This record gives sequence, structure tokens and C-alpha cells, in this order.
Amino acid sequence: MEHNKKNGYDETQIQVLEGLEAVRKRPGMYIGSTEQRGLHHVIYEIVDNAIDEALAGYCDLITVTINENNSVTVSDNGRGIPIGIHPKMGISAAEVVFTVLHAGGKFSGESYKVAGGLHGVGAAVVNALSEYLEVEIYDGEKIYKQYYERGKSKAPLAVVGQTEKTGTKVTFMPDYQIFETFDYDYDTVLSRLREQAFLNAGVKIIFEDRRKADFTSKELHYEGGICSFVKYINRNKQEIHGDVIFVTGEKDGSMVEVAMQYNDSYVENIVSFCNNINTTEGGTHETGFKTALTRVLNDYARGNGTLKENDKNLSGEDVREGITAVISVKVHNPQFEGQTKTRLGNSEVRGLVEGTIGTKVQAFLEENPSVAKKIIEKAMTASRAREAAKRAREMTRRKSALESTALPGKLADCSEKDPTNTEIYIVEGDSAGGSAKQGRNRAYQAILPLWGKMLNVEKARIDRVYGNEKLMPVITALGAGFGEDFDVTKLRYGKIIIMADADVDGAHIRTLLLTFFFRFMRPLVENGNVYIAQPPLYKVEKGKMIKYAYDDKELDLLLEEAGKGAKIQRYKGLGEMNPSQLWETTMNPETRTILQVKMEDAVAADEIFTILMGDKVEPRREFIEENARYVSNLDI
Ligand code: TTJ
Repeated sequence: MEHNKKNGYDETQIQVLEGLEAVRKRPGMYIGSTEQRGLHHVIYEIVDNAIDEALAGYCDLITVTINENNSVTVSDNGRGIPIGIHPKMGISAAEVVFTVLHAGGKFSGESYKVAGGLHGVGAAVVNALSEYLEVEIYDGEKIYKQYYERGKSKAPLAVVGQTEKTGTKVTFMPDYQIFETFDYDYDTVLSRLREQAFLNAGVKIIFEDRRKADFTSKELHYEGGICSFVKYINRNKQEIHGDVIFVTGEKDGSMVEVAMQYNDSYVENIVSFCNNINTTEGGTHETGFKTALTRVLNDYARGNGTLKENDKNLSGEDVREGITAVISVKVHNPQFEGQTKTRLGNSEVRGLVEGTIGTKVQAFLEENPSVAKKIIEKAMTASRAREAAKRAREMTRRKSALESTALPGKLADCSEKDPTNTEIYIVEGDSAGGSAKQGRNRAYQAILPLWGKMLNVEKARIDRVYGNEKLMPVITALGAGFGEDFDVTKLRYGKIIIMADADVDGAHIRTLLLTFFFRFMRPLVENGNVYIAQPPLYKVEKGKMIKYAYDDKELDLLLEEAGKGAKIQRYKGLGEMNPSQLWETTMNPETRTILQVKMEDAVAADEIFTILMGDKVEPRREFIEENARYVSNLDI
């Protein structure tokens, strides 16, 4: 009652409504996008609130459910959002949480709660962007409930029953007036929840996807925290020392935890977090880690005589070859910088991490000489390989200087030079390459046919890329170098389109090229320059009508449309299409579909490549069996 009286024309309430209106007007400002990424973002926003309660030590179970109707339910067994009337606002604290922007951390007393950027925009933003939202709070005695539509409540929080439980349950339906899609990606949400389960050791997160009749339920629960995370990342790789190295440090209220383990690959995989937010652009914590690791390993190798007086120091890259590390820092006033606000800027963190690694990893090495020996040996081998690669690189440079940096002979270049307009089709097979050359628009489309034996870069060090007859033409055609020397500003084509047959061999060549781009030209993948051409699978012909189907569903539709007597041709390879068909179905920007390769999650991408290209057979077989249907749409 009082609620209504006080709120009718109350100024704070008007501000609240204006705030929510602003969110609905410019949702992108608050959740980044209104496409799938934003849809996922609203789930995470709500989950983060439950995680905060877990961090405060009052909750150990969180369930996240995507319901059949695409609404989402998140619940926890914490203390329940406070229900008391907020003295200034005259409404329940719970209502404040759901209607006032940036109210999130005020009640939780959570000192590491993050403000700013896209993070921590809170429950109010989700509420404003939901067609409806329902909250239930259990305080051990009563059940309280409140219902909102597009951020507005018709009635205050009310008692609706009795309970012995405590906790909070929120169900929300993302608003169709705001979001362009309701297609949550199960794997993306799962890996983000898993990440949170690793970062919050002991918390159990149950994830259920009820959109299918035979719905799945996953329990994510890791007592080992970020050590479990490292083991998880390395689970399909061969580790070179059994136990994960784990160190922690603390200074002036900031904390750091690092877990690391080497595997026998050549890949460096460092994943970092600040206040549980994935800092994909790195920052001071990563810099501190790298500096200290290089110094500690060099000191150790010098100290025990593995590095002789005349030997050069091990480089940063040498000591990180094959490392998997998770760095997690907690900071009071995090500064997030960079394009996506995911680079940590706090300068004091560098010193904290450097100091912690410096003393604790050094101590570890001294106490575990056999592990130390394996790590140092690995870095020494890396160093020798790097020297060999350098010599090879210098040779290629010298050679290409003689050959006046010629473009590859088989490249059919386009006439335009401005990379914002140009594309290159990398085509497997000479006959398809021929059709593509004839069918293309030569003004802005270049064609590079591939030949020769492909190198599995997952199993090879960088030195073997030099001189590889299949990869070198790709490198010279793109013009931007690779590995350490890669310079995206020199790229000669804005779109790099891989065109291969829709069969097993085609899938293989696609994966190999993607692996190469991912490992040696990663900015290409990060910037979204890489695409996969989608040639049709069928041609349906009846009388004068010719149409193409890109999957079986489309084929069924076309056949229905065409009626009896339609002729179907199944394309086994690109080579079966003549140049004009290839142009029309696969290359003409007006009519083609091309899949952009995206990198949502570097850990997941790394995992896919490790599985597909690495040494362990069993996980590869499992992956292919599980994903057989989706392999043609591989989104890393
Ligand atoms: C705040 O301090 C007093 C006791 O409760 C604390 C609190 O806010 N706990 C809390 C909030 N637990 N769970 C939530 C929560 C859970 C979900 C799913 C959604 C939201 C917005 C909050």
C-alpha cells in the first residue's frame, strides 16, 4: 500500500522509469548487441548476481535453465535478495535491484564487484529488456514474488506462500521487441558457465536446456578451481609434468592466483581473468606473468648450469612453448581498457603478479627439480628450434629479395588493390581453381588454387612452415607475413574465403587452413577476415527452372515446389559446376552465402583444434561422432 502512495509521482521513481527507457532505446550501450551475443549477455548478467552470493560464501548451488519457450530461469540457494523497504526509495530492496541502474553491488557488500564497461550493468538492464520477468525470494519462512513487464511492476513484492528454503529465483523472457534472435547457443553458454564454475571453486552450477524433448542437464562443479581449469584445457593434450603448478599472492587488497602446466605441444595458451571477467586482450597481469616466468626460468637454468656462460638467454616465447596457464586476479578498482574493454590496465597488478611468480615459482622449481628439468629442457628445445626458424626466415627473406617478392605463380590476382574491397578465394583442386578463375569478377576477386601436401601445423613448429609448398603461396599472396612477423595492415585482401568440396577431404583441408590461420595469423580470425564458402549440395532442374539447395532441408522444399519429374543432381565436388554456376551459387556476393569464422571463445577454439589436429585419437573420434552433423558449419 505504502509502496503505491509513495511511488506515484515520486521523483526517484520517474528517474527510474527514464533510466529503464534509456536502456530500451539504446540496448546496445548496455549489453553490446541485440543479437545472439547480447542474448547470452543477459543470462550472464543474472547469473553473475548468484555468483556474487556464492563468492560472499552464502550459496553453493546455482541452476540455469533455458526453458522450452526460450525464457531463462536462474536460481540460487543463497540468502535471498533483501526484501526490506529501502529507506530513500520507499520500495523493497529487491525492486531497487531490478529497477535502478547500477544498483547491483550496493547490497551485496561484494568488494570486487565491477562497475563500468559492459560489465555489471545488472539485473535492472535485464529487466528493462525482458518482455516479462518474475522474481521469487525465499527467506526461510516466506515466499515473496514480484512480476514485471518491460521493467515495470504493477504491484509491489508480495508474500505468496511459505517455505523453509532460502534463495532467489528469477525467470525472464528476453523481449522480442528488442532482440533479433532467441537462438541461444548451448555450447557458448555452457563454456561460459563452466568457466565460472572453475573460477569459483566449489560452486555447483547446473545447466539445463529444455528446448528439446530429450533435454540435457550438465553439472559443473570443480573443487580444484583454476587448477581444474588448467587440467581441463590440457585434457586432450599430453602433459609433461603430472601436477599443475599453483601459486597465489596478495598485496594491498589485490589478489592473484596462477595455475600452470606444460604440455608437449608448441602452443602457448594463457587465459586471464580480472574479477572473474575474461580479459581476452590481456593486460598488466599477463605482462607481469610473462616477464617473471622468463626471468625465473633463465635464472634457474643459469644457476644449475644448463645455460652455459656463452649461451643466449631463453626468450619469452621459448619458456611459454606448450604452456597452459590460467591467471586470475581480484582487484578493487579494475581499469578495463582496449577495444572490447577486456585489457586490464591497473599498473600495480603487474608488480603483484611479477613478484608472486618470481618468488613462488622459483621456490617450486627448487623443491621439484625433476619437474624443473623437464620444463627447462622443453624451453631449450624451443630455443634451438627458434634459432633454426630464424635462419630459415632469413634465407627466405634473402631468397625473396632476389626473386623480387614475386606473388605465387598460380595466383590469379584481381585488378583492384584496396583491401577493403578485395577478396581471395583459396581453392582446393586445380579443376575447381580453373572454374573459379573463369567465373570470378576479376576486378576484386583473386583466386589461389592450392596444391601439394598440406602441413599439419598443429604438430609442427613454425620452422617447418617455411618452404612448405602449400602454405608459402598462401602467405605470399596474403602479403602480411606470419607468426611473429604477421602484420595485418599489409593484408592484400579484406576477405579470405576458403572454398573446398563439401566432403571429408574438403573438411580436412578447411580445418588445416583454419588451424594455420588460428595458430600463425590469429588477428585474421579475431578480426573476422576469414570465411568459408558454401557451395550448394544439390541442383534441382525442371524444364527451364534451375535451383540450388545448400542442405537437405532446402532440397526437400525445392522438390515440393517443383513437383513430379524434377531432376536432382548431387554435387560431389566443386569441379562439377561450370564457371557460371560456380559464380552464381558460391561466388557472387549478391547470391552466395559465406560463413564468417568467428572466435567467440579462445579456449573453445583451441580445444577444437587440439582435438582435430593433435595426437590423441580417441577425443578426435568422439568429437567427430558428436559433431558429425555440424562439421560443415564449424564455428570456432
Ligand atoms: C545481499 O545482502 C543480503 C543478503 O542477500 C544478498 C543478495 O543480494 N543475495 C542474492 C542476490 N542472492 N542471489 C541474488 C540474486 C540471484 C539471482 C538469480 C538474480 C539476482 C538479480 C540476484
